[in-house]
Amino acid sequence: MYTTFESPTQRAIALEERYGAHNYHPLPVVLSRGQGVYVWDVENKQYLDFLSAYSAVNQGHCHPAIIAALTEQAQRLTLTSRAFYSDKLGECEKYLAEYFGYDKALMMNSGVEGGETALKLTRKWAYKVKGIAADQAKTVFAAGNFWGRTLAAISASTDPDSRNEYGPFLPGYVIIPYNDLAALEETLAADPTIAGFMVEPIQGEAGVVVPDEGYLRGVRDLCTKYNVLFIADEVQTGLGRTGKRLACDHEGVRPDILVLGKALSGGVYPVSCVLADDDIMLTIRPGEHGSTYGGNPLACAVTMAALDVIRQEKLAENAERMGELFRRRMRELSQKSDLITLVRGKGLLNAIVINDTETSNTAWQVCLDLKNRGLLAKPTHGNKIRFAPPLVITEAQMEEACAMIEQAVLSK
Ligand code: IF1
Repeated sequence: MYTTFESPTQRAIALEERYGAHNYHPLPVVLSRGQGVYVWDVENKQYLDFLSAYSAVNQGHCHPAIIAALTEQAQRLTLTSRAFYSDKLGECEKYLAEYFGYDKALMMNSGVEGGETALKLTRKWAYKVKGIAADQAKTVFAAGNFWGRTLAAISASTDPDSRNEYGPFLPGYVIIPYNDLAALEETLAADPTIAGFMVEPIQGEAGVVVPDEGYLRGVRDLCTKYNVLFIADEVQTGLGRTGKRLACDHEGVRPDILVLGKALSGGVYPVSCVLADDDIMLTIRPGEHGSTYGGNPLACAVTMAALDVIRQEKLAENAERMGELFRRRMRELSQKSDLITLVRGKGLLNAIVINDTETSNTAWQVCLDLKNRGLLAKPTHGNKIRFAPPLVITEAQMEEACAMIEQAVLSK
């Protein structure tokens, strides 16, 4: 049982330890409130959130316009299933199709369901349009990819933590190096049964790996040349995060299938979607794919409000400016401390690489120190710390955050 003198923090952690699966290793902070770039713990201590729930809270915590849309719709109609039409789905599909420039949208719930939907569309297209022999279609992925935790997603993973002891895996996958156009061309030219190449414009979980300028343009051209679908997983990089509407917009490329999630709903409700033109989207016929909650009225109301916020508050533009400031301050810091070996990112998706082995926990120690100073960030893959605040961050808040990071790094 629990003793009475425990703090609220200790109690919350103990409850999760006792009654919850141990599938995460959270930073020892218990959050209870969020607004904009700030979150507060159960002891009412304030933090700058520099993770944004892995880029799901681009609009800031509990954005009033999104919460208003949620609460208004929640009192009207939340779920009909797709057995019936609703007055919100078509409006939302139109909004998405016009905002991103595709014929149609297919709405799901989690980001990985978006990836699975893209993979299923690619296979349908392979057999019904490209004419690949039944059950022979292959999809190419880049080493270091992360697109979720389902068996289809981890079948593509090269990260032992994501895939070990979960076999057997899905067949029909080809893995090539990331940011390597020669490897992509060689693979596509050699195998006519390849139907798609799914890739993140910037690899988030791998530690914010930014490919060379021109990589996405090269992917686009090679997929066109070899009649292979270019599937962009923008679940983490999309929706203003990298300083543009989509990360693909930095190179002006248009994927054949676009996967969105996370900030599509501003951290308020799980929503993902896949966008494609009719020749791809209509390969799935009625009854061939779906989800109980996919495209529900509540999700649609929240999504339209969340996308309005991104445009009306010019969050991509702010991310561009604040990201430049952040990387400049971090590069200056790296000149003063040999703890930082690299600063990389685009917009407000950034990471610093800590100068230690993948096993030692210096990055973790820096994050614990940052927590004590009032900033929340988390290491990814051992020695990289991802910094991804909500895109609503102001210059003053960014300056405050950089000062905390500088103090934490210089104190090591
Ligand atoms: C966790 C990070 C991990 C994603 C991309 C699809 C999905 C994700 C590019 C799936 C999800 C989340 C999952 C979460 C932590 C976080 C994450 F990269 F963002 F940091 F794990 F790698 N495509 N990323 O990043 O979306 O099904 O989760 O809605 O699983 O621990 P989801």
